[in-house]
Amino acid sequence: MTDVKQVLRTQRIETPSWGYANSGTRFKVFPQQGVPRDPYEKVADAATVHRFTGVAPTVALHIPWDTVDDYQKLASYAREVGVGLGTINSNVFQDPDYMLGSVTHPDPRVRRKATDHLLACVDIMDATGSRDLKLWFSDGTNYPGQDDITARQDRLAAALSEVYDRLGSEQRMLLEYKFFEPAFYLTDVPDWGTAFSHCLRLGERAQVVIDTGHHAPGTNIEFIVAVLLRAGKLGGFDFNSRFYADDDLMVGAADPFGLFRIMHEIVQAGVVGPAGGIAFMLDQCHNIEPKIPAMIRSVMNVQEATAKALLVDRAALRQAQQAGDVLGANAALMDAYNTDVRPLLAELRSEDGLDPDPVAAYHRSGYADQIRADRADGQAAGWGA
Ligand code: AOS
Ligand code: ZN
Ligand code: ZN
Repeated sequence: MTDVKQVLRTQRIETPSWGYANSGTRFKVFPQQGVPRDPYEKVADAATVHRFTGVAPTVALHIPWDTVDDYQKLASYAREVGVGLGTINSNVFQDPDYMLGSVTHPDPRVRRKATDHLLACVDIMDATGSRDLKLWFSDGTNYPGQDDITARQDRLAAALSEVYDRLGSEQRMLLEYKFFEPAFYLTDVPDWGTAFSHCLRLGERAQVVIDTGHHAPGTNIEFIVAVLLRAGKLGGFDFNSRFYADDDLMVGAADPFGLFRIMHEIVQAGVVGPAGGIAFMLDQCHNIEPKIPAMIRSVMNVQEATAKALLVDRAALRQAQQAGDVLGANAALMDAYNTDVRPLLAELRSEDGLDPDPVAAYHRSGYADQIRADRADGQAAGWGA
């Protein structure tokens, strides 16, 4: 058990700035009281999640949603409140110029503008000290024949190369894929294979990021995890859960067993902690639930899945696998999955000076009342605003 706790102590989960802001579906955004009015307040909320969980020491930023005049100042504020600034997420999907694509757009002027934004994100990384640039492209087409598939891949490759060449020696490019939305016929980076082939060509510091909500229903995500790990090309995760599409619900809410199966591959490869080089990020929107406790719950869900994966009796599993004992091997996984790890995690937190129940501790802390009062005036920073 000491070993399991030791590995859990190395775990780091990055929360997304946009998960603290107002968000919604295309039908309606239901504003909540006390949500952040600017990036500083998003950072303060992320620091609160870290204060109660102890395993969420960084917050991902999204540009331009988190644009500030002075990024070094934001970084030192983050340090003051106990967190660091993490991954920089670029945005080449909201400007009206990008209707037909960003870096794959047929017009070189639009491609230039999109690539310049990505380069500007690297400048921000230099100021914040961020390691990772996360790229998600909404690029795609709606109708067969609308544009040349191969030419679009070439344009994408050219932009990625330019940005990759601009990275510092300690910085990485994380390329995200998604098989659908917002384009309906073709997406330019639809799957891990496309992302992988671009990253392979770019070099070592270009890695694939898996958003757990970006696959066709029934896709075996842990297989993708294992294949990318084996190739040294898994850069990180955007964790969330989904029932239907890219729902961005709390990770572990829809399919805790799927999350466990992913973490089993991670544990097996020995890459739970930061030395493993995998960025464990959340990419969630809390549309109807209170945001900070939802984030705390999500962090705990990842911890629980990790603890269960760490409990797998690997010797028994290997033995059963080698003996061709199908049911025995499956039982080794299921025994771990069916273990209630909540007492173990409560014990771990108490040992580390945290409250054993982070959600209850948050509710008792008065932080929710305080932000409701402090942020009553002014415009809330919205998702996409
Ligand atoms: C979009 O579907 C992707 O998941 C993006 O990673 C993300 O939701 C967006 O870029 C917010 O940063
Ligand atoms: Zn994502
Ligand atoms: Zn997504």
